[in-house]
Amino acid sequence: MSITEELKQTLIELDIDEIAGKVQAALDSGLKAQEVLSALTEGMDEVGRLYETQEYYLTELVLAGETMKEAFAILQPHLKAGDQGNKNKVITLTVKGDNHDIGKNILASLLLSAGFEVIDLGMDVHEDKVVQTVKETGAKVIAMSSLLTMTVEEISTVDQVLKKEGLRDKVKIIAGGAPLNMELAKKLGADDYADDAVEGVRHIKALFH
Ligand code: B12
Repeated sequence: MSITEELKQTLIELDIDEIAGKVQAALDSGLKAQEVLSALTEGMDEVGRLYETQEYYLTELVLAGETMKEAFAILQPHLKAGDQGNKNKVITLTVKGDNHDIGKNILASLLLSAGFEVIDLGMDVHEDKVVQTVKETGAKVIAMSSLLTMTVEEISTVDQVLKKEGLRDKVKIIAGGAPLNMELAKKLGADDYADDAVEGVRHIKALFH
């Protein structure tokens, strides 16, 4: 098996204990960071496909996100600016009052592997922090997660504050999380919604076009 095929398989098999060593070995053997990233991204695409066909479930998706994170920790210092293809910036966060970040983290790692620059603000994030980050980074997409019915209104709060600051037409909002659907997300001021992180990456790519 070639090194790139082995990397891809390690990710598909969710072998979190092996991945860092395999990435390091691939780099040591002279493979370019971009080639390693492509192999990992192909693995992640396959994981996404297995999830869509229900051969993999959320547990596997979570583990894939964690495995990718391990790989990325080794790979990131080797990636030069521009290496990641597109450097489109996306802000990821979980809304104020909500401490669920597993889904948001999966989305963030899928975005990273798809070549986006991810500015992750973490969870329980105040709307002012979102606005400040839009100003500082010029990010074009905000990806917001809300898992609690109680906190979905926060999406609307962010939308309102961005409007007040005259920034709303400079940035697109995509929301996700179990209590939401496209209709509710739009009612709360988001431009888009996606059911899961795999779909989310697809939608975010489209938002940049
Ligand atoms: C793990 C968990 C916790 C953990 C969170 C740990 C962490 N670091 O995230 C802990 C223990 C902290 C927790 C706490 C609480 N929880 Co909780 N929790 C869960 C649980 C079991 C799993 C959530 C999860 O991680 N799923 C796995 C991830 C991968 O899925 P996901 O988050 O849905 O994300 C996917 C999609 O939604 C989408 N997605 C998510 N975000 C985004 C964003 C964008 C932009 C896009 C495009 C897509 C996207 O992509 C992801 C992957 O494909 C759920 C039940 C459930 N089955 O969902 C309850 C659940 C969410 N919790 C619930 C509750 C009530 C609470 C508490 C209030 C409990 C309490 N009384 O204290 C607290 C709230 C704390 C707080 N302030 O946030 C309720 C919410 C009910 C509601 N509708 O409001 C749920 C639904 C359980 C239930 N059935 O009652 N919880």
